[in-house]
Amino acid sequence: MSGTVRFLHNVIMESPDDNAMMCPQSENPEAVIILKNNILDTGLGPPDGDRRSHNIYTCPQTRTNWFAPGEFVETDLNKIFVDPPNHDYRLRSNSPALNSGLDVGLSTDIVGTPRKQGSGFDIGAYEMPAL
Ligand SMILES: [Ca+2]
Repeated sequence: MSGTVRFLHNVIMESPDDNAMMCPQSENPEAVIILKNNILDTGLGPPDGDRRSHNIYTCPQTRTNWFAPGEFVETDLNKIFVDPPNHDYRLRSNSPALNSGLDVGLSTDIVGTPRKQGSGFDIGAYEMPAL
């Protein structure tokens, strides 16, 4: 793999072995992999310069010493999403993903809601409309 691959504002859940996003840079030395503002049911590798930041990990095994800026773990999906058992990955009104993201140059969310709303960019696929 070569070139630049950007994973921005995604929600990737139900990874059977917590390896949904395993794409080691060492195995793809010519690729530039950008990973920002995602909510991931996966582990993570060591920080990679400014290519990775502002992701939320949902695996309890996540190695916190490998966090990039703005990254954290929240293993309780019900604290993040409206209804995760029924695959509703809109953000709860008190979700830690709210206003915790970075401006990565995307002007709308997955359903066309303008980004940003409120005091900052939301992590994940949905931007919660400001009241
Ligand atoms: Ca927001």
